[in-house]
Amino acid sequence: SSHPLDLRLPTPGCFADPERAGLDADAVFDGMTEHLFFTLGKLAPTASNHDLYMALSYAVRDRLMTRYLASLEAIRARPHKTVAYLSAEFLIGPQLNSNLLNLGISKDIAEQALRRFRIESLDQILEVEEEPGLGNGGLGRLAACYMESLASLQVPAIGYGIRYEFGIFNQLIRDGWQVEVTDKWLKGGWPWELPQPEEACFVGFGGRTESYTDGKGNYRSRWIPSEHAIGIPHDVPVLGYRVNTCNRLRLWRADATESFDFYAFNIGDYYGAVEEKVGSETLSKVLYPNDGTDEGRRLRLKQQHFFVSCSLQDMLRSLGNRGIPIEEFPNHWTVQLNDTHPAIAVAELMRLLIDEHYLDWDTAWDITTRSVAYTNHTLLPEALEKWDLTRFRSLLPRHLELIYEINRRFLQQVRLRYPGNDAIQRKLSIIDEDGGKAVRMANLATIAAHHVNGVAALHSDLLKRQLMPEFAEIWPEKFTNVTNGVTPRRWVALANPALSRLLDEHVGPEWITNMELLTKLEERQHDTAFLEQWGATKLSVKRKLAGYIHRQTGVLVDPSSLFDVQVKRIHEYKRQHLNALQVITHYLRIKNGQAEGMAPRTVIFGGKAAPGYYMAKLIIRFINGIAETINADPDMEGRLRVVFLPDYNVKLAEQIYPASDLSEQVSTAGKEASGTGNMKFAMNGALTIGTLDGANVEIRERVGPENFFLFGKTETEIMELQTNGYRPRQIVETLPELAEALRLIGLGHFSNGDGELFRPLLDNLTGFDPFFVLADFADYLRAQDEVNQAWTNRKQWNRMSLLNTARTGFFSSDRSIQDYCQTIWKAEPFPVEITCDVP
Ligand code: B1H
Repeated sequence: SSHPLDLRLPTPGCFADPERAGLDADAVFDGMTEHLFFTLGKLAPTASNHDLYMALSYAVRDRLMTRYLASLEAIRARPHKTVAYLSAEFLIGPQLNSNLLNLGISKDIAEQALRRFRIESLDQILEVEEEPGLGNGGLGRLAACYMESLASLQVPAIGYGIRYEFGIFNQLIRDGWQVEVTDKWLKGGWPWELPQPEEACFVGFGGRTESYTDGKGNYRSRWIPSEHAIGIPHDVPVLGYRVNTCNRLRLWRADATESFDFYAFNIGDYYGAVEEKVGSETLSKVLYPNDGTDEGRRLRLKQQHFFVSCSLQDMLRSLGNRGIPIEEFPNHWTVQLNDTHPAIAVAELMRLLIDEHYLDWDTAWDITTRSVAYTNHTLLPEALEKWDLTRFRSLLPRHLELIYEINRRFLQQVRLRYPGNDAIQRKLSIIDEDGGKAVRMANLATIAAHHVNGVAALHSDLLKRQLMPEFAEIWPEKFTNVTNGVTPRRWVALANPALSRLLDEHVGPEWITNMELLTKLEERQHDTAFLEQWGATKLSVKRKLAGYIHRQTGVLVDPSSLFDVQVKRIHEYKRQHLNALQVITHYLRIKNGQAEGMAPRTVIFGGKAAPGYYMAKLIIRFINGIAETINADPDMEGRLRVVFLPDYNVKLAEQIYPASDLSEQVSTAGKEASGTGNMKFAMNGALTIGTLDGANVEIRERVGPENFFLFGKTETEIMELQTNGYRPRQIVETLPELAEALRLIGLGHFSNGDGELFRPLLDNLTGFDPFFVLADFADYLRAQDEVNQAWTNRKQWNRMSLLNTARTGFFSSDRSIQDYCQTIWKAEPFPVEITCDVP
């Protein structure tokens, strides 16, 4: 069902083919010239690269507007179900190149325009773009890939989140340690957002509730907040690939509430009023940098409620504007909770429906439960959000009342089903009564959601069987899986133009929107010439990364060596230290003259540690210590190099994935919910060395076990070890290479003779070893030996690499979004048509 629109909008150069209009080099040049002059106040001869980046971005943004407004208008005129993706993080990455690609402005056209400003390559301009680091890692990046796929699939959608003034910190490495620096991503101006102050929303906090009797004699409750904030929407257009659909990412910035504290100004409490102003402005100030651990900070709950309340009010308002009755909410909106960070939406939607729209409980609950679905992203207990009850009540007293009532009704059901079973009630209750009382956000989300999904097959299974067996027994149909995916536009087409050309030639350009077509590459798996071309393409990309590594770290690496890469947040469960120990073993073998058959390697690490996570920061120091010792040793020349690339972010990721030969996915089985970097590596032709964890399991199934280096204990075996008592020290005694590595570390061999520096790490590993690093060590070495073996037969390696690309089409986020649309959202594509007059 499509809907032609005659918007009579100023589509740049709108003529015979409106969808191609304004996309030629002359038009882009003209657009840049105007923006340079009128928007930026600069003259072309003195324009800096940043000025030209801004001018080109504005010119490109102009070319999104017709599609953007037509997409909004299409929904207004013919309402369709719209996906509302609620997420505290959207790690969208650089915007310019992605918009050029999706619009269909080729690099060549952009460079024709740039040459007229004496710029030779588009890369020079892309280089100066600041990326908004509005996320920690996989969860935030997933939200961004999903927004891109939704638009590319022409599904009406809006992303709701927070416009953090400071995103994830920038990472410096000083003396081998991580140093955090504030991320001032807005400082040079960010051209991709459209502030909409007239659509601001008010949000309350604190205060008290009171009961009253309404006109009809009903007892009601109402909330009298003690503070308010205003949310100002900042909209980022999200264009789909070569379609007219251009959805909206609506990020809320918190502002002070002039109208509410105006009174304070008048009665003379000027400083009191100023304090509230400062207080409410800090709300959207900074992203919490704790990927995977819940710190339970009050300001974070405040941030969550702030963006969720604004977003729900915005959805209700849009129904109102279109004259759609509120009971229709579930037919017009499907609300997806990206983890529990937006789970307060359950209580807030109930409050808005009952207190502000005067619906009765059952109607409100029916609307809520038909609209909301919840994605779980982790089983780690330290990541499950719990809010201290007293703190929760002081910030959101009315929400707590509503949660109590939701809980009371739910527990009544539980009692009927499990009479006399107190333990089950305690476990399923939204309120944790063991120890300090707390609100369990995962229980709230699960009770209200019509679907609860995990993010990979194994994870969804563990979610059902381990984390929530009773919920799954009560509501078996509620639980489902949607395996994560990543957008091939950013992660193949933009990041790896060399590979993309090859795919265009041998598969045809349709792969970019239909990744399953890549299986056609299998026809070439025995074609020697093609395999050589495949290898040469990889080598050319590795050369570029080698240049970057040299510029950033001063280390010279050999592009023909095996690029062995682990990039992701630093966390014990991800086991960067397991990889580091493997590097030490490799080093020792070379030192001891046992390096025969070992491939020359460049081991590359990257990733940020949460600022308060001591062990993760020590792991970074450890890797840098190893790198320093190895890179300075003449015996390692031509054999082994180790680098830690600072400040891993989306932009750097785009350089790294295409240049990798080996993808390290070595988490303890059962701990990594899915992983998405693993998919980006495999699509770009890297082979994986990995455990049976998260989406690794599905990657291995698809690429074939013979094209994947598997090692390590299974989730079940890990559980058994845990229950039967695990003694890491005993393992050290049976593995001389491991013992020698640990001994050297203890002697300060990788810390300039300081034997104490890594003591906490050694004690952790030989004492408890909570993530079973030593338990998997021997098998990991065995798998690494297989990697060395495979690398010696380069034709065979290239064949395996090709099969990884050929068989990982399933991990396109287009497939994930289609799954969500069919099984959870019941949402459909709604193509947007644009017509315009011949001028
Ligand atoms: C994932 C998080 C996460 N799971 C808390 N959980 C956060 C939890 O700021 N916080 O409080 C931030 C992030 N992130 C990741 O989600 C999983 O670890 C990955 O395995 C998964 O691929 C990714 C996307 O589903």
